[in-house]
Amino acid sequence: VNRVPLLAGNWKMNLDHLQAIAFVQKLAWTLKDAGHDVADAEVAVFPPFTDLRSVQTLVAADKLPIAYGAQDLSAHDSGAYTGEISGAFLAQLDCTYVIIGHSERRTLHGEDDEQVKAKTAAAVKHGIVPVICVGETAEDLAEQGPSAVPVAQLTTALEGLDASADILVAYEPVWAIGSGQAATPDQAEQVAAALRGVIASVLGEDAAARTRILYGGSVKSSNIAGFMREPNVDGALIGGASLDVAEFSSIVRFQ
Ligand code: G2H
Repeated sequence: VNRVPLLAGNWKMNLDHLQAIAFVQKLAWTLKDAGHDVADAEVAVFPPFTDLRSVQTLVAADKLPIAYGAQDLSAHDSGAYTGEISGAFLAQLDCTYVIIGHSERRTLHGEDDEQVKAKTAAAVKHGIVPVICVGETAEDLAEQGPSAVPVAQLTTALEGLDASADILVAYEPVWAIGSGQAATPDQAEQVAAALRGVIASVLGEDAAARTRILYGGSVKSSNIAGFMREPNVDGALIGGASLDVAEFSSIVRFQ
């Protein structure tokens, strides 16, 4: 199975409306100048909700080869959920992807595995590909080793999904996020292989073979190639280093 690499920029709460437009235009020009072919590596950005309409308009108007998605969604379709955004709304913004269960949502907003499961189901229901984030803290790593927590998180998230569901998984060790201390390619590969095993046992071998697994946590242009050489790592979710067009473009052009 040919899994096209995905390089995905998680902007977090950065880049306002005007900055988002300028960023996406400049990214498109930079990749075009470099002769980038999205068949070699797909590019996606995850702006704040308030930037999504601008990005949608720009990408559609200029047919830019840049995919985009949201950083979260509600498990509900509509109703009395002040401040929440549903998958139905994101579908109207033509979002291809949505990040679910990022460690910052889990830590700062108390999201648990059951909520991640409900949000994953909501994304799939609305035709948006969930990027399911899993990862262990430094404490988990010391107590349980590298794979136990991510494996348990993913097992719950996948419960009840149809085997044909289109999903993505991001392995982001919490100790590597925004710390400058990335995992080694070996460490990422070991956990990614275990996560592929989870997909195989819950959704079957076909799903395991086609699902892309990303590594995230202090990825930059100087370390991306090492991760991409690993057989079970199919791309990266990039935070800080995705906010600079030149740096993000170098990451996309890792080969
Ligand atoms: C992990 C990652 C992006 P950074 O949160 O999801 O951020 O690359 O800044 O560690």
